[in-house]
Amino acid sequence: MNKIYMFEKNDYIKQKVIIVAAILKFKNQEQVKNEINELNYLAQTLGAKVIKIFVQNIKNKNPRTFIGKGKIEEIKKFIILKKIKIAIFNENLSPSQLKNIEQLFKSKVVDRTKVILDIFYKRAKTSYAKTQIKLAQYKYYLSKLPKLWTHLEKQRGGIGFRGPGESEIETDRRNIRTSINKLTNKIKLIDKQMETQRKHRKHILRISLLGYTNVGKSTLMNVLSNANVYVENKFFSTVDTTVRKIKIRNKIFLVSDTVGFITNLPHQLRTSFKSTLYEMKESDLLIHLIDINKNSFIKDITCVENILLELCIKIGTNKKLIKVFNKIDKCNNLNTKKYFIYKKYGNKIIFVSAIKTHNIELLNQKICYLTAYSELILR
Ligand SMILES: Nc1nc2c(ncn2[C@@H]2O[C@H](COP(=O)(O)OP(=O)(O)OP(=O)(O)O)[C@@H](O)[C@H]2O)c(=O)[nH]1
Ligand SMILES: [Mg+2]
Repeated sequence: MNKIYMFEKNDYIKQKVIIVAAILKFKNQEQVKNEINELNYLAQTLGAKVIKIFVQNIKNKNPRTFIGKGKIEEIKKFIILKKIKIAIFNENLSPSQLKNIEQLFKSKVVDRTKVILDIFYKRAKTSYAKTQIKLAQYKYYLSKLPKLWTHLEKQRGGIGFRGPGESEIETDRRNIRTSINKLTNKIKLIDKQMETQRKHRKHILRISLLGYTNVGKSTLMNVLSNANVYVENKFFSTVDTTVRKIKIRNKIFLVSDTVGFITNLPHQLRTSFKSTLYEMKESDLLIHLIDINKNSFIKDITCVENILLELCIKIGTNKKLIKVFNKIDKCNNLNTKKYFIYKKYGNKIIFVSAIKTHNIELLNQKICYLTAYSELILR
């Protein structure tokens, strides 16, 4: 297995890319629009320059090229004309679709899953996150294995190269499986060590900041702790959990800044994503942060709530949750939105601006109030 195809760190930087999306009949326009915006951000997060976005309405996926023949031709001409290096597909492509489209476009083709995996890989800081993401990458490559050989063909290429035999693909498959097993064992070991660390921290009140990516979790963490957590206007600035000790009104808390949530998270990443969220299980208070200015904020809330359900995290007497609507400094129709939000989500909510520190005192007050019961138990 050739390593360079496993982890490509700088492939996107300053590269001209296009985005290709299909509106399948069961999807609505709005949903695809949100996905495209998200993919656009994701590509920029990786340092790419998005030159154009192609969208096609399709009834059925084309088994060879996902989108239709005519559209493929149109995009191909554009790629040649503008010297596009990478085409990013919003949908996840099968290995043969990836291979076929790459051959037609004569440019690199990646799908949404690959882009997300690349971002996670680029941003992972701790050994734990790196191992988790490597594991997800290997699983991804295993699912795309036959396609990998198009790269290898190009590299070994030239006259006389007849392509891989079944046995060579099988060897690669075996090597990847061995790596997957090694990484899984390594993760089990780190999990045990982390569990011990968590046990040692049990006597302190715990808060987890959670929410969709880019909503301002790390910014709020900074405000709450004056710590210097990595803050950036890019998706997935944080792919690990950072824990800080803070003091509010003489009470000590451990606050965790967790990885950002995203809809359609690649299944290869789900396990690693969830394990970085383990901190939440032992939290006394969950602060669910929401970007009030995002059109899709209701969907983002549902996405977070679904993951909480998957993690079997139940909100109750011992574990409280507060919804914090952030970025009110940028909100034009705040009163209308507030009215709608109160009606929909009841009153366990608060409106803040982490950047302008609006209502942070009120949030501090709520944090103390909501954790009062847990504090009694700890004593
Ligand atoms: N206008 C405005 N921008 C904010 C506010 N809070 C955060 N931001 C900006 O939103 C962007 C994302 O902030 P982060 O704190 O990195 O968001 P995050 O939720 O930690 O993101 P990930 O770790 O990538 O999931 C940054 O550009 C922040 O400056 C706010 O209250 N108002
Ligand atoms: Mg962050």
